[in-house]
Amino acid sequence: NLSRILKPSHGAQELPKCPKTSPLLGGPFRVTFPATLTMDDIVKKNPYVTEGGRYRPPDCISSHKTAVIIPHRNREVHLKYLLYYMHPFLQRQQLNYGIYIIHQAGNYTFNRAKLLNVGFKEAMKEEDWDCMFFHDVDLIPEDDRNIYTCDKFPKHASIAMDKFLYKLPYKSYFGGVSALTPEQYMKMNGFPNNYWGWGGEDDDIAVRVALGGMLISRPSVLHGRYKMIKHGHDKGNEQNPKRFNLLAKTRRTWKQDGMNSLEYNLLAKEHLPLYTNITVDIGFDN
Ligand code: BGN
Repeated sequence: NLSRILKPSHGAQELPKCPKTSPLLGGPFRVTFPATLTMDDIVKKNPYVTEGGRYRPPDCISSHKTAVIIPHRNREVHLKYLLYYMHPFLQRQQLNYGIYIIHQAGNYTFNRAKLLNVGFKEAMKEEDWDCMFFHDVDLIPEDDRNIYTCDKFPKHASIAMDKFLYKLPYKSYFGGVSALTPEQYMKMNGFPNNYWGWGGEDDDIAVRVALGGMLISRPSVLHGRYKMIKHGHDKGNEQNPKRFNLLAKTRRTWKQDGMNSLEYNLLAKEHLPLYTNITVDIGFDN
């Protein structure tokens, strides 16, 4: 039957819109760390994930495009577990998504916030994402009703971490996992580039949210639950002794330091099966 053969195949444009609430959500799930898990196992469990760690629901059109940005160095085991949970989690939420790992090259002191700036910039070059999830590599969400989309205000998602007994360690805490639209992000000139080492950069980001004239949005405390993968001290991420001084100056520096002053050398960008791997030279403190 020739007419049937010549008929155009069912393209994406004929799919229905995804429902407002995904029917695939299962609520809370138990997070464990299977010792024998390999990256290959994760690839096999996620047949619809395409190169670079991209996904779109096969049976409906999602109205959300979320990029997950993960700063990283020498935490391959954490990354494996995060990917193991993150891919099915985002798929159950019926999102279009991409996962980006931003790898700091070299051994100079780690700079989480600058890596997040790089991730934002590089991810936006590839795709018109409408929401960026800035995500620590060692935090695994425990409830898929913690939806990875953006809100009216910058969202702090990791509000109930096991490490802090499932409550905020302090009221303005903004660390771990947060989500901003590109507009919200640009309103606060992105994140600071000058926090080298552990601590304070997340508090700086919270101050920037306020300076940008915004409030903080949060998921329900029942949903914003995370398990932190236990780990020892990272070499090259010592507590930053300058963090108190830097934080005291944010109000005066945020317009000069941030997205508009971001400089780095992109060393590599690889589209791997489960994520886009961005290796970057971000320089050093001076
Ligand atoms: C805070 C750190 C945060 C960290 C949380 C939770 C500072 C700045 C002090 C002025 N802030 O104390 O960066 O995420 O603890 O561990 O160190």
